[in-house]
Amino acid sequence: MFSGKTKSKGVIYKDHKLNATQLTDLYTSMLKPRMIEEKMLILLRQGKISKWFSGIGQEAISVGVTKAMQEDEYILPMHRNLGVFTSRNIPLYRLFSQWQGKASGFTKGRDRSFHFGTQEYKIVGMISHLGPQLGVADGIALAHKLKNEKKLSAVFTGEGGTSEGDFHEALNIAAVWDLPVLFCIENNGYGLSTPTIEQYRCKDLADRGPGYGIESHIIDGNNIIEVFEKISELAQSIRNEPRPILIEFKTFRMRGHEEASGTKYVPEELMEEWGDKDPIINFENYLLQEGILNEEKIKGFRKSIKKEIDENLHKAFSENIIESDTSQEIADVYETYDHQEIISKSNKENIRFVDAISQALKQSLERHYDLVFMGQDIADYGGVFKITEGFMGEFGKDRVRNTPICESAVVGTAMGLSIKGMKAMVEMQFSDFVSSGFNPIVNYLAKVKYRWDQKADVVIRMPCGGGVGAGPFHSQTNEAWFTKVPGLKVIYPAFPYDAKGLLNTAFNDPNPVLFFEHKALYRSVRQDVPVDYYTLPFGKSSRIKEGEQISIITYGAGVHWALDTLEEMNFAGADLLDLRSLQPLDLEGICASVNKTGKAIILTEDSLAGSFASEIAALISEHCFESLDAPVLRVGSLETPIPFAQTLEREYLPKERFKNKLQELIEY
Ligand SMILES: Cc1ncc(C[n+]2csc(CCOP(=O)(O)OP(=O)(O)O)c2C)c(N)n1
Repeated sequence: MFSGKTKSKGVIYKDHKLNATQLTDLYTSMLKPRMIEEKMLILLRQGKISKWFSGIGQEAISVGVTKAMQEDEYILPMHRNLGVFTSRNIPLYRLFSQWQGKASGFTKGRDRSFHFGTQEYKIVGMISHLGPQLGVADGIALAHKLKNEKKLSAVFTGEGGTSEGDFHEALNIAAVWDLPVLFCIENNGYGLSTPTIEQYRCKDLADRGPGYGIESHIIDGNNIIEVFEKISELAQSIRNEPRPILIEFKTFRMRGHEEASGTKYVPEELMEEWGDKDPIINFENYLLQEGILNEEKIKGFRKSIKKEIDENLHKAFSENIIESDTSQEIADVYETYDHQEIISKSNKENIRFVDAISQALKQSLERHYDLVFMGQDIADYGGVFKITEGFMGEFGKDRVRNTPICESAVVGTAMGLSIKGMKAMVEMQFSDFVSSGFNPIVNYLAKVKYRWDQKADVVIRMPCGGGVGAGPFHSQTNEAWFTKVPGLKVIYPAFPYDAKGLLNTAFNDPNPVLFFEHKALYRSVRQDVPVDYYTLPFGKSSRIKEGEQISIITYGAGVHWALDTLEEMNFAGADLLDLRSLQPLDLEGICASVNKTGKAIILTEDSLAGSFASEIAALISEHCFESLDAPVLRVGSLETPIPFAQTLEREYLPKERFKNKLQELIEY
């Protein structure tokens, strides 16, 4: 045990309980990332690597936190946390290979720098958007809590990142659910060029903790002993009593945001002041004074780290550059899913669309013990559409969870559950509100399998659609926001039978699924549906009417409008295709129909520009051109927001226009 209040060039090391082995380990663990960075800066100048985000001067935080965590506890680092990766003992050639976009890295050359995760080392790397990391940590922590594992997750953010909504949402969720998360803010003075005074106005960012009902602490981020001891103590306390804790580490960014951007905007005095507080030089001096290190030992450590770096660099540089293989690229966008068709021979009962959804949800909760539901008002209240009524009583509040109004961090939480091998359903109260959770869906869930082979086993339910007099923000059908994003599956049933079978499949499929449920169909459409569990495959359309003259291709409410129109017109020549699944899409079924009829009209509730109808039209002209006897027609809503007044909404929606266009095409 060492004591004494040695003042060592800016960092003050107080009494502590660490022995020589521990202190030496902390020293070498900081020295390694520092030496790697110094080498990287040389390689950058030689044009051998492309970009570098430096963590020089901040090593004590990454190293201290990682060393205080247990090996199987997840850490979610940011772009300056090399010390997290090295302290988890990732072989250096794999890191170097990752930075060079080579195959021995963690992303098959698909993502750069620290943008990767690895289950092997229990590290979940960032996406560029910074904030989503925090919600993911909530999800991992929720899984720990539900499994009673007495573990915590630690997540990093810069002070700049704390201005993002995700930060506030994630802290709030962690607070109301008592999640075992250590939120680590590295306050390094600048977010790119923006000083803290232009980033926030509280005195310390730790002040925000009490605002969320979260315990918070300020730690000298350049003092490795303080970081390690305090975090070790807090981590143990969280393991014993699961709850979030917010830490503000005071530190400084000694180099540019990234190497090319420089530090001209930083006053020289600040550089000098913080240069004096260098976490490694200070600690080294301290250990020299305490007699734990001597020059020879330091030389020895440096020599062996240099050797390790050089050997691993050589290995990474001699690795071939990655070859592109289109089929492999495409194959890695989605998790492989071998659909098991389960057929029910049970009794049927005549139920509404809304009941079919409710049955699928209930039966999926019964089947998947690791499935958790999250949404606003879905627990005691049963959701605004009463779809989950009674679920909380049957499955418990742990699995049927009311969330605060935090769409983004809730999607992140679902991602975190998936990282821990669980399944999640997020109910958007209305599909319109998905815009507040858009970022993690399209940037995290959609891309994570392709980037580092991690599944996002999440179903997002989307009560959508107009015709209910609900105005611009409770009526949208926003499937086209998602159909263009590789990595997502998009399902949009029109009938109770399909809704139940497809929703059951959505929970079996390990990919992120956006499941659109048209609100106007909830209580207006009925069908005989098997009482028991069954599944239906994605990517198969359903032929509702068989005809020879014209193909009508549609989905959702459009199917019912088309049926009404055909009845009104008393027209029997239509081949009516209900797509049911937009991604994957039944191109074969579409082409079979159009090749037979030679005429195609696509009906969508969306306004046309950039709609999914446009995609189908393009596919038809590409694949069925030779069979076409007429131009491919699209019918959709007006190019306006969705109006509230019924007369306006009726005009906005395409049902009336569809009849005229269909007639036009029949007569063409
Ligand atoms: C949503 C989003 N907005 C802007 C950026 C661009 N950007 C990347 S890092 C950064 C500064 C981050 O500052 P901070 O969180 O304090 O971390 P630091 O870089 O100082 O470690 C900015 C503006 C981004 N990546 N994502």
